[in-house]
Amino acid sequence: MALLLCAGIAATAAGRARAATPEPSALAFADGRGGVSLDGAWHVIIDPYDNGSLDYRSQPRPHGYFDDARPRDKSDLVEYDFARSPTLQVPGDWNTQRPDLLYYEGTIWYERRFDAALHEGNRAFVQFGAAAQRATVWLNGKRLGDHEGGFTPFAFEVTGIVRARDNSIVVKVDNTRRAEALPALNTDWWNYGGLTRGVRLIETPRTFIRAARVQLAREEPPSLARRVSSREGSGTLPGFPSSVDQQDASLVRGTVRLDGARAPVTVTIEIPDAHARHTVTTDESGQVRFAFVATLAPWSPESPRLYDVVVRAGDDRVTDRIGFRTIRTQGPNILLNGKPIFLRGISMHEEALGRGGRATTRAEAEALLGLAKELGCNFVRLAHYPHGEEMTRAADRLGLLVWSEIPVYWTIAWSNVTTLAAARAQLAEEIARDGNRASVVLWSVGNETPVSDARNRFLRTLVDDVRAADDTRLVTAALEHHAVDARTHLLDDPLGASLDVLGLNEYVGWYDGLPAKCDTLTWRSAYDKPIVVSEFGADAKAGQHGDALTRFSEEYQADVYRRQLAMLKKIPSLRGLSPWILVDFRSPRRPLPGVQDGWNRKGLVSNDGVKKEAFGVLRDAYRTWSPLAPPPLAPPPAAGR
Ligand code: GCB
Repeated sequence: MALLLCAGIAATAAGRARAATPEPSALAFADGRGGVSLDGAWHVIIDPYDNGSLDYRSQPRPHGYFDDARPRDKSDLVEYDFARSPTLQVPGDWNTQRPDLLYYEGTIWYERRFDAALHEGNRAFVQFGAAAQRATVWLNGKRLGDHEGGFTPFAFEVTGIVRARDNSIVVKVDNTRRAEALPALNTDWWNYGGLTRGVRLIETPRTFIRAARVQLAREEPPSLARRVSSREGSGTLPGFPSSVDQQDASLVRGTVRLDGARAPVTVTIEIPDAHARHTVTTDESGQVRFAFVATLAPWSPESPRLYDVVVRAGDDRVTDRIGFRTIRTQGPNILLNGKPIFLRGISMHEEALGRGGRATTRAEAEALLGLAKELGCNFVRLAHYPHGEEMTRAADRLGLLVWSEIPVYWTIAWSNVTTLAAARAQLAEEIARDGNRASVVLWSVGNETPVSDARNRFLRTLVDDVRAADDTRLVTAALEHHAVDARTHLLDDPLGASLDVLGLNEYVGWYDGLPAKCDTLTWRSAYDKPIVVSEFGADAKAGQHGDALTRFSEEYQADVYRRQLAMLKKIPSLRGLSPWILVDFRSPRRPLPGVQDGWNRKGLVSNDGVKKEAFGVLRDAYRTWSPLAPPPLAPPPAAGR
């Protein structure tokens, strides 16, 4: 009875969560669809006073830059002209494209013209990979809407608004920091503004596949066939062996959501290389859940096998490259495909190696993740906001497990309902975008947030949202700790009770004492759960040398790594590390002349690619890593995390 009651309450909370957060507007599978790339040079007007949308009384102007007007005759007064304005490249942050924009925080108007030869009867959407931090979009003078949050994709339907020739698209992008936004006023990274990811006009049939999630179910064989309920469709599995109780039989589960369907539609999900095809029918609203059994080689860092997955519905067909794996925890263990794994990781920002600024291309993502591979990692923490899709797709290909997070960072407006709504929207958009990425195993809901009732409520709502949206991954947060006495630190953040994996940030040897403090410190945890030390580190300027007690020298940083690693190995429930950080990154909080010069120097690699001594220390440790043997495994509970 008690159990039933709990389940009921959980379902209600999750139900509330779903009801309150609108479905993400971005279309899945955007890249594989027809349409027009709007990447390239856009005209820009820099507008620190919001003159393009407000008049001299700060009231909205009926005619602003969004009209993209040109004088009708020689007497007409138009005080702007996009066509004669300078350009910026999209995708790209504005800060690193022009020296005078490095510190700019405010509004920049983007404009470009384009033609669009669409097929008769099709629908059209304009989709943005990201606009930092908020955007308002107009097409041919019509306001399409707004988007808040600088790291996740969004779209607007433009069917009937877009025309064959000379469309004008105008985007007002504003990166002003705000106390109620996410992130809020204070971060230790650069506030890059602009259309930082690609923009596309996408063409779809009338009824199209808006989203499809195809993942391995959390349950594992044996007897999984019996768990496929009749409601989840009928499987046709040519070539599939009659007995499914064998090791490589896997239960694939998922959902498909159509847009534009007014009656049930037949949907086919196919994994050609696994000879699996499954047919289901949507309900009236165009949604369907499905489950079927297939023989799939599991995705893992050692063998990052990806399959083409084809989904068809009516006239629409989409393809994705998907890996299949399970991840769950049992006591202090993290189990990947049912086997205990230690996460040999590194944290990283999304900054392009060599030039700084937002990394935007596949090559830039691969360069960063390539360094992580060189370090011997099987895991990366993508701090402190959702990185671009190129990054998680590259992680899928390279076999790197991913911790993905939203910028609920340090101090934010915990009691503000708009802030909570913004966090939930960013989380929903992040999960919708990367729900098919095998690499992503951890959703993090916050970083170093100060414990209070309001904060606990806020973050628990996000944890509930994750669980309602995605039961194929784990939930974590980077937590703080406190000293019990001079030799003992304790992790007992009350949020820990709601998480699957405890992220722990600690800076013993840098902000917290000198490196030798590591030698005498013992860590305790209030929870029987896996700990991933999500940050530790020390600043070092590449090429700066001194003894191991000289701040900012490579030797000091290397010493912190050596002592930290020796200390952390003694934590019985340690199941992973992601030290801070792979590469030096820009931060306005780091002014020390001649050393920092506006860069956080905790990178193992300098921004121009020079490896520091600590890179070798961590690489050598990962080569020979042998944490304490994990406790023997009891048989897994059916639905245990
Ligand atoms: C932290 C933050 C990270 C900072 C880092 C530092 O705890 O989570 O964003 O950059 O410390 O270098 O101080």
